[in-house]
Amino acid sequence: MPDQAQAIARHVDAIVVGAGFAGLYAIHRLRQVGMSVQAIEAGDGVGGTWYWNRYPGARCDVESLEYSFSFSEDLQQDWEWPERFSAQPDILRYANHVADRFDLRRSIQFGTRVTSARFDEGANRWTVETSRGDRYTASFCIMATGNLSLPRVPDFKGLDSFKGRWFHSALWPHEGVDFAGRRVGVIGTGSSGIQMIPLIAEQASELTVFQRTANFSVPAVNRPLTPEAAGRHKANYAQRRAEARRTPFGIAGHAPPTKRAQEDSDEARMRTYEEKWGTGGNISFLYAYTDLLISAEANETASEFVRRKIRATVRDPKTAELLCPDDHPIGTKRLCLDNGYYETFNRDNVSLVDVRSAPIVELTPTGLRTTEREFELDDIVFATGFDAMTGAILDINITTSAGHSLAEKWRDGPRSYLGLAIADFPNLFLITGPGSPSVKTNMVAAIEQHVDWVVDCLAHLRREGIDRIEAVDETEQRWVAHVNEVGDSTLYPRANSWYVGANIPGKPRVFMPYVAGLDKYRDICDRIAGEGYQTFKLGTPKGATTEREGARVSG
Ligand code: FAD
Ligand code: N01
Repeated sequence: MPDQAQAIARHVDAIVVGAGFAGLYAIHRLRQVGMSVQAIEAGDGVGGTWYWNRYPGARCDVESLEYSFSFSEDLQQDWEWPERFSAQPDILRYANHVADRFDLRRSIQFGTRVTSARFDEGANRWTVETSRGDRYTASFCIMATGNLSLPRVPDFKGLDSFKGRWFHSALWPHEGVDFAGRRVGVIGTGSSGIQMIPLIAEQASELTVFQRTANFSVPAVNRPLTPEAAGRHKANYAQRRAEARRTPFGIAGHAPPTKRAQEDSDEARMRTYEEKWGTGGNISFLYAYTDLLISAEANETASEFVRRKIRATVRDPKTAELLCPDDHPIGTKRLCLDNGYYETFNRDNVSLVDVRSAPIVELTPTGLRTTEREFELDDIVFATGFDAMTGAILDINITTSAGHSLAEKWRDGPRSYLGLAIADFPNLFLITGPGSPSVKTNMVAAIEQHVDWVVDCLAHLRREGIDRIEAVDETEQRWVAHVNEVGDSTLYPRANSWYVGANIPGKPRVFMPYVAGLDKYRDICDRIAGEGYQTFKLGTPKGATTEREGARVSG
């Protein structure tokens, strides 16, 4: 590694950390307004989530025609999605296509992790250091580090002693894994576990699923996307995107519910849920009634409908009961979409082990041991999730010359203004940060909204000759209170989910997403921009430049 003190810093207008969908779009937009940009990506390729999560069955849970960029009409008309919910290799192919089509790669340094970022109050610039010993300085720093990008392997005793192979869903080998003839254990039954279990079951000689918490899942009803269906969608693509922008989840094509659950008779409600179950998709299901995520009583009708489906599908009554979630209202964790998950437990080579009543004690050289018994395993798959929403940001040592440290500031949980900016950390922006709708929406829609807002803001500052922008402490406090108030008016905080950091021992319990809806959030952001960003502390204008004149390096 080069001597860090001697490494020569290269200056750009903006550093972007991450080259997932957020980083890619940020590079494109920053260039459009004439700013020089350098992106730094830990992986060896673009795509973020879709670069790392290569486990069998990985696919999106928002329909591909919606879970894709809307910023280029040509791109959305040209690109052909093979399936209603496309699989990881196709989404990764798309990310690569976007990078090539818009010539983004030349601005990305791959295989490099940002380790620290420090703001110099005197010079109004960030210095960013990397795992390779590079140093960059930048006027602005944009964290496109992802909400689900720091994988978490539980701290099991004995992991090093295990003689078989082990994998994490988000660190999957690029060459794939052959499970044929192997005794496989999968730990975790979140979205990743639920997607991979049916496929691993088809290969493994024996599959043991270690479940701590049963999760709700509804059928994806995935299918090939015919040219006719895609053509109908594309004929009105611009209108559909405009419609999506006016919805809470950033997804068009689902009529908003008009009734509360109790306004229907039991029979009518069952018919509604049955129809939604047959249509497939989580948005469709949660859009059955207006109050499913607000009223516990209403929610219970939907929760119980799914439990009945599980009992009707899984032949062994004990296994079925174990698979029935009973500790959280449906939809308060991200509702999983599956392709034959519950049916998989009818296979002779699949068994379900409850590790809530008998927790895993340790990994052994030949498998693992719970408080009740030992399991012999050739392979262990951790589908155990992520240090979500704050993990990747806090993994970078973010400080300022005024003595502020983000790790210190967020010790009791994340605080931000709009999920976009942080008081005491000028010229730093988060894309889909905690306090924004982010993970409660179609993330590509949320990413586009955030990146557009940030780049429009930077272009405005440049026009005004302003080189500094900072969130104000009191405004930030009011925003955090508002995010909590909205969260508390729903059932979401009741679940022990990664939305509240419950999956990480010792992580402060804070409900992180803003759940008023992407549409309402967009209005708030637009109003702030329209009023000249007055809710922020802005630097003193130093004489205006045009966007083009302002560009220094075409990065
Ligand atoms: P990411 O895609 O996570 O990219 C962040 C990038 O930053 C990563 O490549 C990472 O390597 C890099 N990075 C992080 N820290 C550093 C550092 N210090 N230095 C250098 N590089 C760094 N959302 C939906 O809306 N619909 C879906 O169907 C959906 N499916 C999903 C399926 C899976 C398996 C997972 C895990 C998530 C899914 N999500 C889904 C959420 C998904 O994360 C987002 O949709 C979206 O891809 C996030 O893009 P991003 O660019 O913000 O973050
Ligand atoms: O992770 P998770 P994920 N012992 O945190 C269990 C997106 N995504 O990778 O609930 C035993 O949801 C843990 O148990 P518990 C999506 O937003 C989308 O599956 O903590 N078990 C849980 O069962 C999703 O929400 C898709 O009790 C342990 C599981 O591991 C997010 O990513 C696909 C354990 C982790 O579930 C994260 O999903 C994949 C321990 N020590 C991901 N520690 C789509 O379908 C953890 N667990 C689009």
